[in-house]
Amino acid sequence: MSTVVRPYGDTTGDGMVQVSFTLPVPADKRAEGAALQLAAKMGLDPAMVVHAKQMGEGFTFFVVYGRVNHLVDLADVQVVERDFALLSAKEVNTVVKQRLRRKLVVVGACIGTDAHTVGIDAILNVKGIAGEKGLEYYRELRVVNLGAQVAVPDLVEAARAEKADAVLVSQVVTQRDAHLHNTREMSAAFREALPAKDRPLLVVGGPRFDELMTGELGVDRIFGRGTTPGEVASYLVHALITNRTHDRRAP
Ligand code: B12
Repeated sequence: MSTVVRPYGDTTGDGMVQVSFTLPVPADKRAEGAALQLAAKMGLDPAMVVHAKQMGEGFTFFVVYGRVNHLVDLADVQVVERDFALLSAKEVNTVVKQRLRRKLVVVGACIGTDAHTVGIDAILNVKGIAGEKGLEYYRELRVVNLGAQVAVPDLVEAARAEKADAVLVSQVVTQRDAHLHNTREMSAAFREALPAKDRPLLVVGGPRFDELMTGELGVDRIFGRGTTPGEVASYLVHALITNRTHDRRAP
């Protein structure tokens, strides 16, 4: 079977896509013409404006529908596949209790100026997300949630004081690549402060990370949008206990 596909709109392989964007121009005919010019430059041909709405003074939001001629080769797609088994909360607790023989300590925070705590809370707080309970629910995990806008030196200090096995950092704001800068700063600070054998597992998450960037950002794992607490707990058990590739103190 061919690995080459094209977008589907009205009929299979017709190449139809829908894009949305905002232009800094008042909502009028000229704005729609500008949107079509942009669409043409993006390779949409033909293209039509199917929605245009004023967004405050001097801005217009558009939805444009049109055809692209590009092909997607599925053989060239690169993604991070899940390489660990998904465990139930009970299984996680059992492995930690039997093999680590102490609580697994997780320190979480939103670093930099980022105040978007809903994501990290969804992973850590008992209430969880998507029908799954957060890590606080796991009897054999000890969770320290430092909250929002934590400075990197404070995070390192807290991780050291709590003897963290894993540090979970959330970054939601991506303006001027803040999430990348903050993550690099964080991983560099841990490398500087602690020898490899004492360094916690470093995990970052947020909706706009590229999961392939672990090496570049100096972290062990990146989780993207739609992550659930069960995936994170399973990964922690995999990385820190069952498939321990990490230099952390021995179980
Ligand atoms: C709620 C919200 C707020 C709330 C935050 C309240 C709070 N306590 O968190 C308030 C009103 C305070 C706020 C403020 C701002 N916000 Co705001 N906000 C949002 C909004 C609407 C939803 C975010 C959210 O809660 N998502 C739900 C959670 C569950 O999803 P999530 O974060 O993706 O988390 C999941 C995964 O990513 C992952 N994950 C996330 N973190 C981690 C960490 C780990 C370790 C792991 C494993 C997984 C993981 O797991 C989670 C569960 O599945 C988004 C728009 C949107 N629809 O996404 C804008 C948005 C994030 N905000 C934005 C902006 C610009 C701001 C402000 C700068 C606005 C302003 N000018 O003041 C300020 C910044 C404040 C600050 N200092 O950070 C922009 C960011 C744009 C960008 N490119 O960076 C967005 C995208 C809106 C937009 N389109 O413009 N915001």
